[in-house]
This record gives sequence, C-alpha cells and structure tokens, in this order.
Amino acid sequence: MRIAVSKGRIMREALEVFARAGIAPKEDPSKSRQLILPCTEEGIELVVLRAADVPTYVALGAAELGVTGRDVLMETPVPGLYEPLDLGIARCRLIVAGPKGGEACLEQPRVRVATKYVRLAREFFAARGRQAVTIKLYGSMELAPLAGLSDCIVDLVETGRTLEANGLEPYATLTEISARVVVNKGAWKMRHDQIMPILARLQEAVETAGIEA
Ligand code: PRT
Ligand code: MG
Repeated sequence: MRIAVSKGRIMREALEVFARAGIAPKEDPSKSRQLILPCTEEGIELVVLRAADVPTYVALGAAELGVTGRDVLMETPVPGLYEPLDLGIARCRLIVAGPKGGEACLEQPRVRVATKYVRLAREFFAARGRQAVTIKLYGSMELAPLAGLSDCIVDLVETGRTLEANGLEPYATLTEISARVVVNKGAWKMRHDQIMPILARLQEAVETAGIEA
C-alpha cells in the first residue's frame, strides 16, 4: 500500500494523524532524503510529492491513497479519485484580497486577479457577473497588487499575518480548505479489504484529534 503525501505543511500535520493511526515512517522524513519511506507496518510506504502531483499519482494508480489540499483538488479536478475523508488539518480559506480600502475593485466589470487558482478565480468572478483577467503566478501572490501587477489576488490565508504585513485585507471568501484523503477508484474496488481498515484507522485518528483539541 503506497500513500502519497504532499510535502511541506500538509506532511507535517498528516504525520501526526498517521502516527495516531499507527502509520509511521521508519525514518524521519524531515531528515531523510528518501522519497519513498517504508513504514513500521509491513506493506505500507509513504511517497513524498509536491502538492499538485498527489492527485496525479493516485489517479493513475502509482499510489493507492493520497493526502492533499482541497484547493488542489478543486483547482485541478482529476477523474479516477474518491475523496472519502477530511483530515481536518492544514485548514485555511481561499480568499480574494487586495490593498486596504480597495474592495470596490470587485464591482469593476473587469478585474485583474493574480493567482495560482486561475480556474477558481474565474468561476468566482463569473458567478458575480464580473470578468476576471487572471494572471497566473506560482508564488508570493501578495506582491502582485503592491507592484501594480493586479487589482487583487486569490490566495490561501490562514492567520492573515501575511496579508496584514503587506497592507492587504480580505475582500471575500471563496471556500474553506483542509487536507483530504484521496483513493484510487480501481484500488477502492480491487483492494477494498486493505483500504477500508486504513481509512477506518485514519477516521478514528481524526476523531480523537477532535477530542484532544
Ligand atoms: O510548493 P507549493 O507551495 O506548491 O507546495 P508545498 O509542497 O510547498 O506545500 P505547502 O507547504 O506550501 O502547502 C500547500 C498546501 O497547504 C496548500 O495546497 C493548502 O492545502 C495548505 N495550506 C494551508 C496552505 C496554507 N494553509 C497557507 N496559509 N498553503 C499555503 N499557505 C500560504 C498562503 O499562500 C500565504 O502565502 O501561507 C501564506 C498565508 O499564511 P498566513 O498564516 O500569513 O495567513
Ligand atoms: Mg509552499
């Protein structure tokens, strides 16, 4: 059983849930350079991937299970996946934000939006009868309105500190985000007997986290 996990912040929090579910890599992934990490339980291994690559691996069956952000799944829907479990970790919101006091830009017929979430941004503005002229960026979205590249951004926000530090404020929320477990549809059928117990253990680990919190 191979479980694909998005590196970075999801990985850190996912490892805590996994540990409560009795799934633990033999080597500490933050210290190891191995990309395939065997676990203490025979037959389970973790593969560490970029967030956007997790759905690809799982949909094509290179991993049976995966953990990735709902933002990734919504922006780039991939057929061949079930999404049976919300891990409740890496929580954040997808928002429209821009310079303080600049909210009126949302009412313009055409709005220049810098984002990694081009599809979700277009949908959001289209639903409000506005046209988003999207500018695809790969990082530091917050810089775009400051540099005059865009009127606003669509990006994730957790504490709001990054926005605040750059003189920006949230204008509107598109959706709430957390990390989800995805399962390959073929494996779901063919390896039901192996996958169901793992999902049940993860589910229980999520519920006990709720009690501890
Ligand atoms: O390289 P890439 O960024 O694509 O992926 P990565 O492998 O580095 O992953 P990482 O660690 O960036 O995690 C990405 C995933 O974590 C996202 O797909 C979300 O599902 C989830 N997540 C949860 C977040 C945040 N919270 C978050 N706050 N991803 C990014 N941020 C960024 C945000 O873009 C902004 O720049 O953090 C900044 C804001 O944080 P606050 O606390 O200042 O509001
Ligand atoms: Mg990152």
